Amino acid sequence: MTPSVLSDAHAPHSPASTPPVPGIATIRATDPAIADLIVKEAQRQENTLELIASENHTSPAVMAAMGTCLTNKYAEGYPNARYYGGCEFHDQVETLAIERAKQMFGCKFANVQPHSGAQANAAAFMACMEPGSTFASLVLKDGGHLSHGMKINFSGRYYNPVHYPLHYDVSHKDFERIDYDAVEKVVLEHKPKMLLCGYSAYPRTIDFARFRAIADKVGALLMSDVAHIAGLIVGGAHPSPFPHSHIVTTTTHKTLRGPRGGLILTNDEELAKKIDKAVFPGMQGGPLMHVIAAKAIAFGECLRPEWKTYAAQVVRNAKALADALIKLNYRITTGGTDNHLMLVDLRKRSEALTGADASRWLERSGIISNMNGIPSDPRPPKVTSGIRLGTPAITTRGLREADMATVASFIDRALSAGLKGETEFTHASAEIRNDVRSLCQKFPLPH
Ligand code: DSN
Repeated sequence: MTPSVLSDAHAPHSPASTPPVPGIATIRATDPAIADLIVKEAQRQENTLELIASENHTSPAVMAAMGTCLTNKYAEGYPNARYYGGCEFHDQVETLAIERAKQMFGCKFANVQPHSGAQANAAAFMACMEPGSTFASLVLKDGGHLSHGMKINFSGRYYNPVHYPLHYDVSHKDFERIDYDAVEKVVLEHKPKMLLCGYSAYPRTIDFARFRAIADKVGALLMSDVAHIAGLIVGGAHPSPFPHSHIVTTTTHKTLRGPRGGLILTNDEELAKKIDKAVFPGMQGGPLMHVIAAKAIAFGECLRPEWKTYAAQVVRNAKALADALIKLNYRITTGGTDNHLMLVDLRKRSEALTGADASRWLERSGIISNMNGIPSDPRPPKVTSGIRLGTPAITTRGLREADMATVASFIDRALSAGLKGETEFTHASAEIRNDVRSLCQKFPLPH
């Protein structure tokens, strides 16, 4: 049986590929309902183009490690300093992960236990600030992250965020890029304990040295949340946050292509001790040792010479996709990209086009993205005038620059059809989905 990948009533011309799912027979024997859903999700991933900038496809080894007996163990504490017996092999796993993390970023200390990027950030805050302390960051709607001071997040409830701006003046040469002079002004005025850089929806290179120089003017700690660009940094496709940053946080599942999780790095021994205490027992209990093993495997993959090729290709693909969309009359914020992502301002294509409609129409056409506000977006976050697109996942499956014009044409066909109304769209999206599947079949996921 081949369950359908997408629920659209209009059947595609070509059948979905059914990828192998290791361990599925074992799961099915215990729980056929969950087994069916896992197979459907495997098919969805195999037969659609993943353009969400924060997602990727891990290697089979990374995935396999998460399904091992390491999940059975409590290992509260750190290597050779645990609160539970039986941690001999867990100590070795975590030590390997730590050593590889340090090697990847060329730094002295790493904590591999955060369960997520948001928890890594929470631990970094706990290590460096008292509740109520002021920190400076970019606001979420301009490309920041919810854990960088959103009012309903811990970071905005228990600390005092002040935000620095982008250049909002369309005539400025750095329109929609960070306004470093304004960062300095905000920092001098508010004297924050920490200055944060690193973003979720910012397509340009970050000047870490400039941020550090600004932080130093008031004795602030510079924290760089490189979750989005970590894999590019490791592959030499984006400048490193070291030696400029006091503290670096990241997720491990985006451009690093590892399991879902977080990571904290520093060169400062005193800070490293505070970070360890903040992660455990400050924020978390038992580490997810099966995930830490998967992190170690992913870090090992990032340390291979071919990682540089991957990182460079992610950026080349993003530039090619942005160029192709510009040719099709879409506006890309800042005029393009230096990294793995771009923000598409849909209003140039049609004033009526919203991010919510666009991402829905794309999904029905087999292209997965997310709606995203653009700087100064007049529309609310659940509507938006933009979509965010990224190339890490499609680069993992082997697409190259020459394929980006094809991807852009799929996007344009879907959005153009959507603007014409449901009848036209239903017909067009079935054809696009079929074309997307054919492309995906040429570039199977790593199995
Ligand atoms: N949710 C992530 C993203 O999509 O960028 C950030 O944590």
